[in-house]
Amino acid sequence: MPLSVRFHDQRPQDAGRSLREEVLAGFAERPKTTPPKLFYDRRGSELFEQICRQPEYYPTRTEELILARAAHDIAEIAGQDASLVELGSGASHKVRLLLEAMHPASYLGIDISEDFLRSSTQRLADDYPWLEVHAACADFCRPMSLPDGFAGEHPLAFFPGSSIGNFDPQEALAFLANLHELLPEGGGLLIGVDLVKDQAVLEAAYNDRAGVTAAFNLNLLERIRRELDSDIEPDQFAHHAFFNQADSRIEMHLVSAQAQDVLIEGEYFHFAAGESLHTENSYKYTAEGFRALAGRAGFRALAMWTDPQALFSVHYLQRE
Ligand code: AVJ
Repeated sequence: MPLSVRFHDQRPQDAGRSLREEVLAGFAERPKTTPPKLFYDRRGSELFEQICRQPEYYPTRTEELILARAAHDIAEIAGQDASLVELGSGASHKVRLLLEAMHPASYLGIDISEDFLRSSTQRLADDYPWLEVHAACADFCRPMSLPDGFAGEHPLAFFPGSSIGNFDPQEALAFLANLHELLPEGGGLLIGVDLVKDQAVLEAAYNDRAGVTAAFNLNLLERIRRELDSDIEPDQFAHHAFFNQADSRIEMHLVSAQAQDVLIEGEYFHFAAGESLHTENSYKYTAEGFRALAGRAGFRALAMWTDPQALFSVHYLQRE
């Protein structure tokens, strides 16, 4: 009989801004902007999983390859009595590579989406009967603590996927400082970070030939139509993704095909022809640049692994 998941509710008191509030506020900005978290409704999450399987989108498969090769070194650095704390869903193949190499006594998954968290941690509990599985529903951008009853004296926090790329460097620093607060001295942070590389390779990853990334971006407008009172027409906008060298980031935009006014929840928003809605930034780091950032948040670089083409990096940092 597999053990059941121990669930800890650490959700923030205030619910956060609704889709309506985020969209009305973001469309009123100059330039118009929306936060990338709005991509991930059910359809958006499915499209993201499809992106991860596109031939041009190297990050997912490359990080998996790096982790598969480094898993035993990672387990050795983490030590015999380490526990694993995953920031994110627990749904990925990546965490299984670590669980199998480390064989920790306990695992804690932290995610803001309760349903997703419950189902993915239950699958881990079913598949690894030797593992004590905890789930904490929390926003890991806010102050956090390890839940009572979680035997995590030597925790290794795992933040895969270059999810840190959605933060600007200032926010990334604040996020790392927040993890510094969560972890005890000597605790570990294993983090996947996408690397700066040839512009054509970067841009192809966000402009896949099958059009999945375009559909993912445009789904934001579909979502506004579905969930809000709006006449916005997705086919009046085009997906545009490019590398902004000065800021070392991929930018995704939705560009208005012509001058138009769109109605959202009783408010009109004007788009000039060619005007864009900025929907995502995905920052790319050099290995040294990322180490310097982590150092400013109180983390020491212990090890780093990359692939033969240096497309992606996985850093093992120690909380000082
Ligand atoms: C989930 C933020 C890591 O930036 O590559 C993929 C999201 N957007 N294709 C990334 C994304 C378009 C992804 N992250």
